[in-house]
Amino acid sequence: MNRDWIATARTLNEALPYLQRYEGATVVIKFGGNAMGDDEAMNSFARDIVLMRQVGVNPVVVHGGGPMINDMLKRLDVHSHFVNGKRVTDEATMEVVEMVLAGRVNKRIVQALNDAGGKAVGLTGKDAKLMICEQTNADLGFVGTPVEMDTTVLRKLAEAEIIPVIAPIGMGRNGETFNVNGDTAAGAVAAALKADRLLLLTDVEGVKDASGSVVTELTSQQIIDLTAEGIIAGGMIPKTETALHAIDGGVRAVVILDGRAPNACLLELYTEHGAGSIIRK
Ligand code: X2W
Repeated sequence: MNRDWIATARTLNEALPYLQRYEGATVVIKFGGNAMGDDEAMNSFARDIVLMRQVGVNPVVVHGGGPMINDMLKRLDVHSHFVNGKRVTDEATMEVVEMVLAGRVNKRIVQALNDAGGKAVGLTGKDAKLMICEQTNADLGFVGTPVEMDTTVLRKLAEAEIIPVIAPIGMGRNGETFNVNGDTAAGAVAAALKADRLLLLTDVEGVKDASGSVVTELTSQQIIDLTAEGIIAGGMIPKTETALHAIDGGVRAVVILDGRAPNACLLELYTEHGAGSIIRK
């Protein structure tokens, strides 16, 4: 017999305890613009998520799309810049952000999940008042911080075995539209659902120590210490801040992992090896 089939059967057999552990669990997956890659990577991601749904997990996808927003802003000749990892968002920029995230990026993911045999529905934070925001800071314009979450729609979709795909756009109390950092939005959704896992898919392998090797398990306190020592820095800071907030908000564990690695989500949930860095209280 072909050895690959034997290996596949063994893999499924070895996955049994993990399949049992995560049955009925809520797993929020942040799919960043940098992790999206080409159609093949997108389709592979979609198959992982549909497989999770198939084996009884309630996956909730929250996506980014920073690079896609940049491309469209360039084409439309609208200029924007970032301050501390957040895009300064005026009215014209907000229009483009909403168009790209809720339109192009959201539907591309929904389509990939549906093509993989799942049933996915695209939402923004405006839908069913999922994510109400307040302005983060006047200097950033229409950048929002989630302040009130209503997860009714997500619970209804989970009951119907439908996979929600959420674009990080929030609604203000006075009819404003807010641009929310994708990691922040994913953390807020995970905390509101008291998720079992928040997977932050990025383009780095995980949290690294002073020698540059990935730390596979960390506590919140270790994250605080590594940040104070300047070892956690730059683009990793918004991720680890999201992780700390999510854990404070009742998420059981947060995993920062490389979304470009094949089958990253399955590797994390269903193998002893795991992937990236797992952060717990
Ligand atoms: C982000 C939203 C998209 C995002 C932006 O405008 O780029 C803010 O910066 P990634 O791909 O996850 O980086 N919003 C406020 O977070 O995308």
